[in-house]
Amino acid sequence: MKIGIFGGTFNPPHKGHVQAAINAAAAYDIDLLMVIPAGNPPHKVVPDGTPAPFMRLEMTKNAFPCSGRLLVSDLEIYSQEINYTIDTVKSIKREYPDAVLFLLVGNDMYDALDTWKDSKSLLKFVTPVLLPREIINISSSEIRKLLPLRKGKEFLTDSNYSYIIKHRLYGSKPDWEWLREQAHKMLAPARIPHVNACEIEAVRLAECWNEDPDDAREAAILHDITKKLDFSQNMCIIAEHGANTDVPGSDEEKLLHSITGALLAQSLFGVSDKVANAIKWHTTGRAQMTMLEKIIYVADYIESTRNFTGVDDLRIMAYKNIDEAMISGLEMTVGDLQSRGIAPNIATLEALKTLNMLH
Ligand code: DGI
Ligand code: FE
Ligand code: FE
Repeated sequence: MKIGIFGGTFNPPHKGHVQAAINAAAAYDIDLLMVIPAGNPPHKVVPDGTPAPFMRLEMTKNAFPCSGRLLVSDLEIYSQEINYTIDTVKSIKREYPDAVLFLLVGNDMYDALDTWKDSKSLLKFVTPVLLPREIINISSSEIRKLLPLRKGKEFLTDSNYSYIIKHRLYGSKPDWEWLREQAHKMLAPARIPHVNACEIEAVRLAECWNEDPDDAREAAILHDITKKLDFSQNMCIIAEHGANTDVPGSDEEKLLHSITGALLAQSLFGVSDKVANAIKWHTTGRAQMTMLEKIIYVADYIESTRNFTGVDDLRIMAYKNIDEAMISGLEMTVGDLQSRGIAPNIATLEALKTLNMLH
């Protein structure tokens, strides 16, 4: 049996790693490829902000296609001491005494093999195999630089890109097209034009009111992601997140989607508390609203697909005095609710009260 050994920090693992490993395995007729993320490698300084070992292990498992011929191993990842290849190779040899071992090494490491610990005995145990450079056309360190710029998605498997964004690893920020796509999958088709228009409006308002347009865009894209769920699905999300939030009663079902939208925006897409709060309060408003919260509330109200008496005046007001626009929106909502015999939520009334005190 031929075993290929492919070690690395996999920080993060990317499509280049996978392609290189698969090509080498094919070229050398490898029966079992062992992919071994390093815990504490001797050659490399693990950079600041490197995700926890269990996260790199999980990403490595996500990156490589699962099969009987490929094994992602935790032999090294949890080790506190420096992982020397010789020790790893010896333990593989103990487990598979009859196997022929191939060590897959990148260009940068290959020339320095004779400086590795116990290199002479290492080379008795394994045949080194050079991973061709042109196949690995991207490096993990380049990807780490791209992720904060909302780039680099194409070098990662879908599940790892989601994982990286969900935990905001490497200072990553979501690619906008990707985030819209994720949101759209969760929306009823009829709601997509509203959300797109809301995004445009929120960014314009942010630019007008000196708020961060990226935060506004993110909150707007995600603000209604749970809108199509029913009461029990929403309650499930609240329970799953162990959220100790005041849950509106079943007579206030419409208010649930802002709570659960905020919860999922954080747990699925890693948004900040600031953005989560803008989603959480987008339906009712609340006392002492932040500028971003006002922007999302107002954008939701006046975006270009909305069509009710007075919307044009409200649109003008939103860019002149956002507090006045908030008050009008809230008053219209209260009037509308009362005409339908529904008592406004306490947060709606408190929002109105604190805004009125400013004037
Ligand atoms: O999700 P959207 O339709 O884009 O807009 P939204 O999140 O503002 O939701 C609007 C719905 O929420 C509308 O049916 C009125 C309802 N609503 C808004 N404020 C209150 C409220 N319902 C109750 N019970 N109490 C409120 O204070
Ligand atoms: Fe909503
Ligand atoms: Fe909305």
